[in-house]
Amino acid sequence: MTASATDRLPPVERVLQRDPRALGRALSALESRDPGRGELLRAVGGGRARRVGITGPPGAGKSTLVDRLIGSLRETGLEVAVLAVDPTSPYSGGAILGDRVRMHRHYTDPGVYIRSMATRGAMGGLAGATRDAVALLDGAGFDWVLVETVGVGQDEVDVIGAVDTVAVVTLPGLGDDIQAIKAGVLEVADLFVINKSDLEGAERTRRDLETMLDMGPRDQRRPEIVMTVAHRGEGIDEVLAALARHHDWLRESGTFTLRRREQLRVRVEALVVEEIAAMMRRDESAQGELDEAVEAGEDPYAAARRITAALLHGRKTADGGAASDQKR
Ligand SMILES: Nc1nc2c(ncn2[C@@H]2O[C@H](COP(=O)(O)OP(=O)(O)OP(=O)(O)O)[C@@H](O)[C@H]2O)c(=O)[nH]1
Ligand SMILES: [Mg+2]
Repeated sequence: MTASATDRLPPVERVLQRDPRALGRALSALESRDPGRGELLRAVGGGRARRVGITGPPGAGKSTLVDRLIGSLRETGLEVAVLAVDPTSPYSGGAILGDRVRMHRHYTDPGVYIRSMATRGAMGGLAGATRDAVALLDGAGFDWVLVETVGVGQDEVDVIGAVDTVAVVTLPGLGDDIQAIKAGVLEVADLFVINKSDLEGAERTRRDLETMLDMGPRDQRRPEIVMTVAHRGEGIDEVLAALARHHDWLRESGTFTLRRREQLRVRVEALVVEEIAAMMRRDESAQGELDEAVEAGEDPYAAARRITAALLHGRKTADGGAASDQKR
């Protein structure tokens, strides 16, 4: 590891002590795709955290719910990490995102760690950084890792792929928007939370959701529906109980292992793509070919295919050629 990488990365012991400054530095290194991040993650190792995603439309009350969940979990002495991920915002950790996180009363609790993450246009994207961040916080020893993410689109579905259980928070009066939820999130929802059940139309929303679930795939576990009034702390125990039932089902059905395997597959695939992109940026002749292709106004698909082939072939003969020749 180079000296500069060591400077940016925190000591592993401090990450394992869940020291907030060390966690902050580690997560920044993951976000900026620091070359030493793989080593850090390996050194931190695996954990046994419950990985839960909380997603849903803007303003549904996700942060308020997370705040209450933290409160209940802390009462039983459990340590909680929260990643507030915003695929719609290019800013990270700033005031804009801070406004979306309503967990201020927990900021001074050493058993709670809260961190915002946003797009930043990083290579590998937000989903990759989130997967790594969840792994790090899990390995650091938190009992629960909660990922709050806004929206119901593909970015959020990718982000939420970093967790084992997904709770979709909705609210009364969305009307036709139920259709939008159906399209994006039906496949990933393990639990529906109808928050703001103090508002008119909560029962109707529940019936609509039930109807939607009736039409859903039959081979999976039917998601439970829980009604909450998060800002008054109503229904929080029910949410925790439903999460516990889902966790038990994951374990007993073998789905837990399958999901973790799928997560690993997605993670490795994404890292291969990141690796090739990094190779491309480092490789002078690939950069030269890129310049030439641009200069010549070459067809982008043809140029990309040629440069990729040269890049991968060039690497094979540089360090793996002799070994693979011997095998033949
Ligand atoms: N009436 C009512 N208001 C609620 C309830 N839960 C939360 N709120 C309010 O709804 C607003 C939005 O809550 P948030 O928790 O910030 O919602 P969010 O889903 O995290 O919002 P974004 O992160 O911006 O997408 C706040 O003003 C909350 O006080 C509820 O059960 N009933
Ligand atoms: Mg929020």
